Amino acid sequence: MAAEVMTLQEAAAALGVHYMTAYRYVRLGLLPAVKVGGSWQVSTSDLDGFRDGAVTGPHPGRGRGHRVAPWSERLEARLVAGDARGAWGVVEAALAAGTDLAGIYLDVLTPAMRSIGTRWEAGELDIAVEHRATGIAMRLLGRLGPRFTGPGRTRGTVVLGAPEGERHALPVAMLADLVRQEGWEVSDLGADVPRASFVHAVSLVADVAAVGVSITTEQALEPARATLAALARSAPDVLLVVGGAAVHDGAHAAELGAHAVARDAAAFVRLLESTGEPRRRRRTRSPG
Ligand code: B12
Repeated sequence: MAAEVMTLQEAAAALGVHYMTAYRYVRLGLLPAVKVGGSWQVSTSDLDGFRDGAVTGPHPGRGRGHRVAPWSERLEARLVAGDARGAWGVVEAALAAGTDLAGIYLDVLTPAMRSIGTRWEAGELDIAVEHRATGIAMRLLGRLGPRFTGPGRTRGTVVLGAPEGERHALPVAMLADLVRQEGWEVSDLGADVPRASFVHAVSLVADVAAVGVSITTEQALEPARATLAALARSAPDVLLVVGGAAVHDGAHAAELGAHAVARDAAAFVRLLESTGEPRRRRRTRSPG
């Protein structure tokens, strides 16, 4: 049975994007299309595949049945190649295909970064390639971040950061946008925050609902413990939450001096909601 086809104009309309945007997807190899008598044609199955992020079907120059990688693999390839424009093209295409903002972070960028880390560990990728990929990832966040706006009035402020020695800033930045999307104001201190500065930054926030400490590496566990102890002394009424790859479970969180652990932004937001409105700060003690 012959596949149903449509013009690229029709495909663009179906995706809700401008013709030139759809044309760019074709040029980037993201949307399979064939040129028939001077105009591009797209099969409905390829359009559906594009929406799903994985296409099986005819692809120019590659024969039938070629499987185009899902969004995360396509993004990973662009990140590894150091191709910032192409990486943004993949993000734009995934958005146009129906992936939401949180999906871009959690289902597209996160697996791409994890795979890059695994490939670096296996000696397949040089550390410079990983650094370059991370730089591009940070710029993608810079473009996407402002789109993560929450509904209505802010529900309070969450302070996020990673302790001294912990250089993994990308998890904190992603978490910040995901929490902001749920209607919380976020003060993102980033990575490698000296203990006294962490405490001081929290003391400046009048409507602090919680502090999230992100720990990715084992070596940051002790600095995290010291930071949490200082926060508990200076802001005893504030909820302290830990998360990140180096935190095992609730018992580990408690042992580090936190009130709770949250695995991801969704769990963190549930925790914030269950503790109610942020308590207005009555007083703060000096950093220690
Ligand atoms: C990019 C990267 C770096 C960059 C970071 C730059 C930056 N600006 O962030 C640089 C080059 C600095 C780096 C350095 C190192 N890295 Co590195 N890095 C990575 C890599 C490839 C990606 C990290 C990332 O962004 N992941 C994606 C994020 C979004 O996922 P995530 O961590 O799960 O975060 C989510 C959740 O955990 C949660 N979350 C996180 N924190 C919190 C906190 C709270 C409160 C809550 C609620 C939730 C929450 O929300 C996040 C968003 O969804 C990882 C690979 C990997 N598997 O992640 C290795 C990885 C983390 N690095 C690793 C290592 C070994 C190192 C180095 C020790 C290497 C070295 N020999 O120098 C150093 C350590 C530096 C230091 N002192 O911190 C290992 C860690 C292994 C381990 N178990 O300890 C990994 C896993 C790579 C690997 N496969 O071996 N790294």
